[in-house]
Amino acid sequence: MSGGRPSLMLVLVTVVLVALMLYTPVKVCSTADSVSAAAPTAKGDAPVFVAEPVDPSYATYGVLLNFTCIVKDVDNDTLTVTWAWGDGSVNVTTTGPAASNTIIRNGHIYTPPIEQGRGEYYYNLTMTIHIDDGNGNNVSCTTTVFVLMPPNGIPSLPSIRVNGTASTTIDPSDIVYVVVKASDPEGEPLTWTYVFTNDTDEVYRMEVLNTPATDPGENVWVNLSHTFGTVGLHRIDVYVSDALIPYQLYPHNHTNAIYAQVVVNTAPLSSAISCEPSTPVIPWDIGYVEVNLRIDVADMEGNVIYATWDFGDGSLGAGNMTAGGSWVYTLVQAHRYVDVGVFNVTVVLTDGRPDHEVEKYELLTITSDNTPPEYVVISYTCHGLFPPFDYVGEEVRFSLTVTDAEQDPIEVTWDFGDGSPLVTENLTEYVYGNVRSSVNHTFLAPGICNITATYTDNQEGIGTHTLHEDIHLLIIVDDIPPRADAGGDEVAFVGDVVYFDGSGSSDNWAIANYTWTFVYNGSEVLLWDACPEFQFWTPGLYLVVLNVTDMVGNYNTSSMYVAIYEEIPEFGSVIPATMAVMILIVVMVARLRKKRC
Ligand SMILES: [Ca+2]
Ligand SMILES: [Ca+2]
Ligand SMILES: [Ca+2]
Ligand SMILES: [Ca+2]
Repeated sequence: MSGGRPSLMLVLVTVVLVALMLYTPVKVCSTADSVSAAAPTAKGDAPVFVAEPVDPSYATYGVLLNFTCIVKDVDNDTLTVTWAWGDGSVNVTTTGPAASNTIIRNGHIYTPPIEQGRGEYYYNLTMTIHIDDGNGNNVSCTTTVFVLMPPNGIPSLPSIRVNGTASTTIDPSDIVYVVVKASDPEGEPLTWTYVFTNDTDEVYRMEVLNTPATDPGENVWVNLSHTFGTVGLHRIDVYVSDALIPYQLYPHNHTNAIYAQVVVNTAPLSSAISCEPSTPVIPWDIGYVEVNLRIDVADMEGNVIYATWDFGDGSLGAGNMTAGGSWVYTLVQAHRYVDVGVFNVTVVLTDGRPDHEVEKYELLTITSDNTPPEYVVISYTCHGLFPPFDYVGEEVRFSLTVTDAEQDPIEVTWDFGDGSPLVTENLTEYVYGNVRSSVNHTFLAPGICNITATYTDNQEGIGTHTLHEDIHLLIIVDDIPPRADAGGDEVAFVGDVVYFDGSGSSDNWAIANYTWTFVYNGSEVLLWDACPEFQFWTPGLYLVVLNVTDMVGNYNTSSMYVAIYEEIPEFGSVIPATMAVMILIVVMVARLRKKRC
């Protein structure tokens, strides 16, 4: 049968035998141990393994491993060699006539499935070489193959944060997020195990999370919400493994830990507000002053502190904040004040937790270098100087002149001291650097009146900006009547205009009215003015009465005569010549006297 082609049945039997050998749990490896399964129809001698492959053989994953052995078949059959590599693949070769020792070689590249998170371990399988002489004689040999699996990268050390920051000071009631980051060189699925241990070393929570495969080396984040519940130093261990149970062992199960100091959270601490400069002054030519407001703040738990400022001057507030951490921060606000006054600067600090608002305030006094108005002169109308006085009912004119370096608007308020309403004037128009307030006032009762003129530029700055000037004025009642003087008698002819002259009248204060009265042609004639005139057409002797009244109604009278004559008669027939000359002189003098008014 040597050199003959094996029948289909023989091949099938051979495959079945090989398959049976592959399932054999015990290594069979020597000639003595070889399975010699000569079929009942076998003829001749069975082949034998003169030398078997090295057992066990060591392969490296993905690297060709050659097997060599020596076989022989005494009746010189050609042998069919079936290489069952042990990983499910099969390879069949043949020899030539094998009456003498025949070397057979073959190789195989082992790539068994890689287990997650495992590397550099030996994967073992059983390789079987089956020889068949085609005459129903066959024998097989098995060899254990240890395949060195490729290395598997270990996951990175997990990086743990609480709430995404390095801050680990936490209130027992806080809901925090334990954020862990890790990666695996192969991007294998990862198993994350959180272990929470409290201050008494009691493990009170354990959670296992799984994440799917990623790209090699890609960072994976896992968040777990947590409430610590009790104060004290808590420990959080996080294990990250790229392996499966039972292989979640170091180094394929990396662990890291973080401690959380769990304390009852407190409100921020702070200093008082300080101001720079401490006594701000607004230069009047600039119109504002910039003030730096500072406060030192700290939070015992390292919380970020938020500050909300109110500058007290009605402007929009401002805010700033710290960067967090248990440091003392100085929060600064630069604010521009444009008005003088006392301002309540407040700042509300909070770490953002309920009921943790802390308010601080500082009263800031802003002044300016504005100078007060300066008095120039005050004047008023009066009678006499020692003492000055005015009469009841008399209108008195008061004037106050002031100056101001900044030419601020000046407000002047007059108080006449007699209970009358105050009179206020606002002065803005400077003339040669001065402004003047002028007012009239009539006093209605006698007495000593204290008149006060208060003036201010309504600014705050250097010195006192509200000043006053006082006048003490004697107000008396006019009880002195005027003295009436109707002038001398007058002589005129019919048709002449007679000019009356009351200019000689006088009064201690002022004459308010002149009234001239006489009867003319049976009727009373009234004339007013100091020097009225009247044309007489009726001859006669007239008694003219002058009534002079002063400002308060005191009066006095004076009288005079007016003699009106017909035309001058012929000299010598009626009046002696010397009398005619005298009358002419009287008339001429009377006409000249009219010019006095
Ligand atoms: Ca890995
Ligand atoms: Ca706090
Ligand atoms: Ca001023
Ligand atoms: Ca008088």
